[in-house]
Amino acid sequence: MKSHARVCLRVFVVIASSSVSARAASHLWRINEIFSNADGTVQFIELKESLGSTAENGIGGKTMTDQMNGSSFLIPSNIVGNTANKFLLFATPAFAALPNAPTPDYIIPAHFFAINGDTVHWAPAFNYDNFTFSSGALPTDGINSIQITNFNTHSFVTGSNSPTNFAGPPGHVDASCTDVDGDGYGNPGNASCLHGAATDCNDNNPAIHPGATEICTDTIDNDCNGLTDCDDSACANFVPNCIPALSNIGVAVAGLLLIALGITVIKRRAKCARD
Ligand SMILES: [Ca+2]
Ligand SMILES: [Ca+2]
Ligand SMILES: [Ca+2]
Repeated sequence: MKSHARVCLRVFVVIASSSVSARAASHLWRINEIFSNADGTVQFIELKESLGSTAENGIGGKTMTDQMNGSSFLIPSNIVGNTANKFLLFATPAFAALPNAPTPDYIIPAHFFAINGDTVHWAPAFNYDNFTFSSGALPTDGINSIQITNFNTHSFVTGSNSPTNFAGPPGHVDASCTDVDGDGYGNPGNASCLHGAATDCNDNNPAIHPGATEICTDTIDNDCNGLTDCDDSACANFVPNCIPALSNIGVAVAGLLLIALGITVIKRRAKCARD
């Protein structure tokens, strides 16, 4: 009986430890896809469970980091559910705000990694995976991404992005709009910008864009129509700064009067000469 109890205890310990081990596992996730737009505000890193394991849930406390920018994101807790061949999506707030973007599993800061070459580490404390790309390797057209084709050799291709979160299915984003100041108008504008094709003539000032109110005294073309202050019809009635325009009319009228007067004088002189 005593011996039977010991056997039972041993079996329990083995089962319990293997269960803990299974719950804690997270070493089969691999960096699968990396994406950035041109200014680094829209970025995502996608992990994939690489060997069909159903229990790679132990990601809590692990970090995603990069080398060049010194970024680090700590996963707060383990993930629940069957992990076999699933994905985990780490993405920036601007990514999450894009139309049709799949909901990121984790929000990472903008400019998380450098676009001109960097190394991204998954769980660096455990050396689970890291992926290095050199300058020029990462597409920044807002459409294409780096997609790892071999987790051992880290060989990759570039192609149309397909961010996938834990729930799936794959999504796709168009981040080709360059809108540095975040006012929704791109430079150049295009269909992926919040306000479409209208181009922002100053993409470093969110107060300046097509449709903005033309301020008549700041020597700036606020509404991007190519006309500044009093030259813009929006300021035609602005008093007093655009009054010079009215003075010009007065000058023109005075000029015409002088010409008329001159003609009259000439005519009189001519008449006097004839007389
Ligand atoms: Ca803009
Ligand atoms: Ca102005
Ligand atoms: Ca203007």
